[in-house]
Amino acid sequence: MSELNKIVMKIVSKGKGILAADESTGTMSKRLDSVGVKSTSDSRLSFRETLFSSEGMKNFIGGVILYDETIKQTTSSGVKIPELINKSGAVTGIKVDTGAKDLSGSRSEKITEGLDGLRDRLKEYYTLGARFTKWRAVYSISSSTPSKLSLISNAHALARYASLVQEANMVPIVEPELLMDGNHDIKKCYEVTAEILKICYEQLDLFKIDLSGTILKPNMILPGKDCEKKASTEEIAEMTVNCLKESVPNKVPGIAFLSGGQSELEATKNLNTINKINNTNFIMTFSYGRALQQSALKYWGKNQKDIINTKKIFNHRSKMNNLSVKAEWSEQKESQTAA
Ligand code: 5MM
Repeated sequence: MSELNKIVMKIVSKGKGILAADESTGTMSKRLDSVGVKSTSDSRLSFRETLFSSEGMKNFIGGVILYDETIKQTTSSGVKIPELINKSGAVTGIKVDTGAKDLSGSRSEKITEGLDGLRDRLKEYYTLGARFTKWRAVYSISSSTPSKLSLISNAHALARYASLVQEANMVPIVEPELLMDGNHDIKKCYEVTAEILKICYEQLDLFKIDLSGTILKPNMILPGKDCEKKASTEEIAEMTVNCLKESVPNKVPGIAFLSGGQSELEATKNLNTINKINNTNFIMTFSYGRALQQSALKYWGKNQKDIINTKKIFNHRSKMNNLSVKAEWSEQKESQTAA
């Protein structure tokens, strides 16, 4: 087992998943605004340290993805954030892309930036305690997208990123996200996701990436948000498992889904059904941002002093997703534990 594979397994084994807390300041400010809290570096830290110091971290969270600001912060009791995360048994991760910018040569698509100076930034993040990283490419479906230009250029950037990260002895999370926006049906999402993944793995192969030391963070196969024909959880699970089986090389040990705008319950339920029928060798877990944090944030927005109950809400969500990874979640357990 390589060192990188050991890190992967520490993150995704035992039903554990990833807490994506890597919202850039702009996104985090929108999230805080939505619950009536002014976004400052202190308020961002305060909510995040509440989550990172909760009980749920120990049993259910194998890794936390941080943003540049957070990895350099220290808690109110003087503990460095990576230390706090490591103390709970989870691995510290860091988002290293600098965001999706307009793709020159395309009218509406994005290219993820952040390769310039990345080798040096990785050294710094390693020293700060990071052992895995994340880079997110975004694609959308319309009559003319995703274009070949977007498919190839984003995959190429993901592979260059992954190569630099492995060179720095860290695990790259490869996140090609096909957005849910649009009225396309589930079949279209399947076809486009398969194509995105195929091109990503061609580029990763070109750069000789050690796939056993990577984690894939894909979207589930879902109909577009505005599609009239809704899909059942069984249909979503079956198409997701089939698509990944067909498009992802066997050497990839772990797949950690993004929630992508699904509600907390949908994301949990779909992951549970996926794991009920998972007939692959991939560990299928979660790397949720909104689907792990939404309820806790909403409560904390109104009750900032009530750390205990904010933590309880986060613990519950983490536990429900841990049950889903083990295909043991049920609506009954959801309501019993919540009560
Ligand atoms: C947590 O949000 C991450 C990105 O934030 P920015 O847009 O501010 O950079 C995002 O990459 C996230 O990690 C993934 O999309 C998964 O989050 P969701 O909420 O879709 O599970």
